[in-house]
This record gives sequence, structure tokens and C-alpha cells, in this order.
Amino acid sequence: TSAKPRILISRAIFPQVVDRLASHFDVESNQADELWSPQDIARRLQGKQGALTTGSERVDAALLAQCPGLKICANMAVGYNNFDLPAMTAAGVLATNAPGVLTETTADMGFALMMATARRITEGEHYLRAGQWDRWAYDMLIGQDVHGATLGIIGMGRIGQAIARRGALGFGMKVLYHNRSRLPEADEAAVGAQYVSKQDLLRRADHVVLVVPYSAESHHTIGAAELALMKRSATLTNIARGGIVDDHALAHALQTGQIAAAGLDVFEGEPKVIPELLACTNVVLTPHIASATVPTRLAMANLAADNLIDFLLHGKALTPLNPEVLGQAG
Ligand code: 8YV
Repeated sequence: TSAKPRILISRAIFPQVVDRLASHFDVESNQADELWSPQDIARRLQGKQGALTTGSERVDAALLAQCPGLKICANMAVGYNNFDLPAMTAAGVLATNAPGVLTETTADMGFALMMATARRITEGEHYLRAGQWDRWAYDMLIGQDVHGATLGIIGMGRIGQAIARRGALGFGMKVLYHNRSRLPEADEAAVGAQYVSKQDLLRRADHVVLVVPYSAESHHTIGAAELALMKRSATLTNIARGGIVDDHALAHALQTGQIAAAGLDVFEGEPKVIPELLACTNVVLTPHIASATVPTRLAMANLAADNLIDFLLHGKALTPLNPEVLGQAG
């Protein structure tokens, strides 16, 4: 009996955002956070015009063919490698992501992982908890400096630039970066970063941080050949996506001392992590939580909700990924 557009929320999210959406839409939500298969999602999308997705739901031609009424998928994530954008555009389905609102929070986590890795913080905690700390030693849990070191950032988008600012302004680091395209000189100067080739960056950096979006092109940006270029004292931090790093090659480099240590928030095939990485002591592992603070996750959910409201009720969108679809709307 309702004339409201119908939407699906595929995972549990903040109840207040579900309530907000429910004031505009006829909502089916997964607040029990059940494990829905792609088939479950396709079935539940029948008769829905919109979906709020969280970044791991694959939206491709096969799914879209089953959901002819679908008009928008709003990702509660800045990354959107779960979307097949050309297929969505061909089907006339708008895709939106959640950029901007998680930039500083994610950059904080990049720095936290880099520092925990360089200063062996989790190793130290395990050592202490295991009762192994009996006395001082000059080389006990000895690590690498962050301040004044050379930081190498691969991927110089919003988050990469926020990490560069922290490094240059807060820690007196020399900042090198590599990116598909070079930043305008004024932007390089604003974040205190110098553009170099990927090889140059890997050879010179003391701490390498990865912040590139995942695509076929960025798959295994860091593999055995790249790890071989790095200093033996260097650290590697990945807060981007699993698949940017070849995890098997990384585990090998960590085991053989080819690099000193790694900080990883994302993994190939997560939530599974390969045993070779779990067996390494010189790695700090976190379960894809770089955006996980209360204000940021709330802002991400609200931005996804705003995109659904803007598009389904007003035919526009805040952060469209395939804006060409907007012209076709209505
Ligand atoms: C999300 C992320 O939490 O925004 C992204 O791209 O990786 C994280 O902020 C993740 O996608 C799960 O939703």
C-alpha cells in the first residue's frame, strides 16, 4: 500500500541510520547480520529500487540481470571494487561510494600501523604478556625510527595526502610518493611530497604505505620483485585492499629478513589470512578496521543513506561513481 521506494540494507548498520532511511523508504534490512549469499541478496533485491551495500557484496552483470527494477547501489565504503561499474552503467544502475568522510580516520590508522610495525609494539606486548621480560637489553625489541625517516606512499589520493601531511608536518619525514598521475606542484608542496617512480620509492623509503584502490591494474602492486628492491630495514603497511600485495611473497620476505616488518589491515581472501603470515612475528595484523571509529562509520552510513535519498527521491546524488546514469534517470 506504500508508494515509498523500496530498498535493501544488506548488513547490520547503525539503527539510527536504518530509522532515518525508514522515514523515506520501505526498508528491508539485515539488522540480525545474517550471512546472505549472493543468491539471497539477488532474491531479496526483487522489487527493490535501491540497495545500501557495505563493500563486499559483488554487484555485476549476473546480479543485475536478476534485478531489473534496481536503480542504485550505495556503498558504505570509499573502495568500490565490489562494483562492476561498466555493467552497472550498462544496466542504468547508479553506483555511489563514501569518499571524504573516512580520510583522516584511515590515515590515522595507516600511521598507527606503521608506528606499531616500526616500533614492534604488538611484539613487545606479546613478549611482556608471555612473561619473557626479565631485564633490560640494548637490543631488546629494537626497531626503526619513524620521525625523520623517509616515507614512501603508493597511491596519492585523499588518504595518501592525509598520510603525507602527518609524515611531513608531524614527524619531520621526507615524503616520496608514487601515483598513476602526478599531483599539481602546489598540492605536492602543500603536503610536502616528492613524486618518484615506484622503483625509486621502494629503493629509498624506510616505510612504505599502500593506499591505492584495488583494480586489475593495481593487483599485486607489491610482489617478490618489488619486495626485493626494498631496504632490509624497511617496513611495509597496507591499509588499501588485499590483493594489492602478494601475501605469499610478503610472508616469504618477512621470514627471510628481506624487509624488517609489515603492518596489514587488509588481506587477499580476507577474512581468511594465510598461515604463512600468521606464523610471522614481525607483522602487525588488524581485521580491516582502518575506518572503524564511531563518528567515521556513522558518517559513512549517513553518506550512503544521503545518496539513496537524494537519488531515489530527487534524481541526484552526492558522490556518484557513474554520473552518466543520472542523465538517464526518471
Ligand atoms: C570499509 C573500506 O569498512 O571504505 C573502504 O573502502 O575498506 C572500509 O572503510 C570496508 O569496505 C567494509 O565495509
